[in-house]
Amino acid sequence: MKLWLNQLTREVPADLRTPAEIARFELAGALPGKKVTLDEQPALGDSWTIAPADGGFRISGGNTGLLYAAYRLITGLLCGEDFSVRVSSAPKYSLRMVDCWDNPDGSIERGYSGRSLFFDGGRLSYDPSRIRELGRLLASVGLNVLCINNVNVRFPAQLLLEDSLPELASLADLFRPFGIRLMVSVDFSQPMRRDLATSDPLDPAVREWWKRTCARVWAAVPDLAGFLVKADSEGQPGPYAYGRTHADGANMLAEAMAPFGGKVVWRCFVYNCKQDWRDTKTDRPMAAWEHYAPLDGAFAGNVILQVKHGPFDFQVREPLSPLLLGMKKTALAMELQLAQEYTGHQIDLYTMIPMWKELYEELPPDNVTALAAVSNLGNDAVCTGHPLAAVNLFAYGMLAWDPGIGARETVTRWARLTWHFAPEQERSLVSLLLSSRAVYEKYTATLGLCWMVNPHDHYGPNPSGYEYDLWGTYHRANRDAVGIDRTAAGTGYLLQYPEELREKYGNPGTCPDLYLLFFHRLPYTFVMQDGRTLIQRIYDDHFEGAEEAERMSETLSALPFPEPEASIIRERMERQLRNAREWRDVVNTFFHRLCGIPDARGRRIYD
Ligand code: GCV
Repeated sequence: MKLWLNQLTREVPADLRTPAEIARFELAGALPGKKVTLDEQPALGDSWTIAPADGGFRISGGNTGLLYAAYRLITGLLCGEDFSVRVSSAPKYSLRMVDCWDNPDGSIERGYSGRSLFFDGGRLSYDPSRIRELGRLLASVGLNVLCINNVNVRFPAQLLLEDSLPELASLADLFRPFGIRLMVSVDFSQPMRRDLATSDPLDPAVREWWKRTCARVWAAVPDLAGFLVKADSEGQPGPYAYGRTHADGANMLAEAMAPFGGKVVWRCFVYNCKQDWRDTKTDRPMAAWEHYAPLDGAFAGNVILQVKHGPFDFQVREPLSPLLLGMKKTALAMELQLAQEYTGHQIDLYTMIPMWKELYEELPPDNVTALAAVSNLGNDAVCTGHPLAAVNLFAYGMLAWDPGIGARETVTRWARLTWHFAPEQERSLVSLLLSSRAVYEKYTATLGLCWMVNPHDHYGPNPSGYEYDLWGTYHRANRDAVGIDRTAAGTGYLLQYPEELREKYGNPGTCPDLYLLFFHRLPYTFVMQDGRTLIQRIYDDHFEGAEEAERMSETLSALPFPEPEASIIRERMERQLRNAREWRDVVNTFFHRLCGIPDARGRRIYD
């Protein structure tokens, strides 16, 4: 569980109660003999200053600011950072959230690192010392809100607001000294579970029910960050059942928790998940905008709309969600996914920060007021399953603090803290990790092709797996062409974007290659900007992706990882290689059988 904090060898004692006490403890343990004075200025909140003083350092900051600065100083010194001059820092976003999709039975939806750290057998159940380790880990990268249960609220998770409230309060007590506030996912129909015949958000009895519930919940957990809500999405209940809008639903909860300072984090993952594949008019990426853009400005001040970074669902390549650009009068959180649902299940290497940096090339940082990420944690001995998947949690914390950080700088920092390699080895690991997303993209679904995965499980190739399904996930490949025209001449999705992006993506002659089949339907003979045909590019990417995975494997095997991590890394790399070969051959064969065009370089495609 220590991951990048393996240099902090002493367990955090159970009797430390505040972030400042933990800061003192960590500094004394990690920098023995260094004089570090702490100057607490509550008004500074999360922000901090570190200045050289009397041969040591003086840290000033708010209560949590002192803790963040302590971790920054400890890790920064190990990374060779210069503290000989005064350094100050403040987070870009005040809510830096981690969303766990943990179920009360201890399973984790889309979890690839073992079982839940919080639940088992239908109730909260955890090892307090592991929770303190987790608190330390999250605080060390500035993460400050943890939603502990799945957005698909499965019974008896509802009891977190009822019978299990005292246990929720005890868990909140454990995280509080690390500056971490809990959040819970709630079931919109919860009033009907015991007391009422409706959960209509405009019904006075329902409104009263939520007010009473919030008063009880915040009395038990006074610093609860709020409720996370998945409503009218993939079978979850919501306001549409009563002909109400999502603003009606969110504002009703917002009013109930306003006296206690809570936030309603309302997810915008709403689409028709019962589409007929024959219907070519409905285009799933358009859904979020259609549901929410008309409500811009209608949400209460303590509502945040949480929007997945792309318009589909955490695919390897999607353009930025147009909602993140268009809703100017609503507080927004961008949702990322650390759990590698579509990106290799924490078996295949997939370092996300290059992808996040691409999102920020189009997203003005002030457009969102918060970041959220679906957790990649579980109770495996290495809590991110794959030891190298920890880089994503680390980098996410750094990004949520400062979206301007560099990808190489961040990955290098993580590598140095975690592995303590010689410079040459560190450089080789960092380069490999930075290239891992591009490699994965090549051998899976290149050029913006999405959804070629095995249905439901989402690991491994299956080009037609979602093609005749209900979920709105089609590439519509036939013998002549592939992709969906999402320009004004097609579904019109592109019209949801500002003019500049319409121009960037609208013309297949100038659209960046990797987005080509997201926005356009093209014949296999279409000539790309580099002179290759579309089908040749598809073949080339798949052959290259699998070859590059082989090279990654060779590079990794030359690096001196310690045990037991070395064995885990080796074993997962072998699975990744099998996966890459499978993807290469299945996708190449799929297209070759359809179009009959041979590979110009004569490589083997199975027919
Ligand atoms: C928690 C996708 C996933 C679901 C997930 C959903 C969501 O559909 O496959 O497992 O449900 O996204 O984000 O709500």
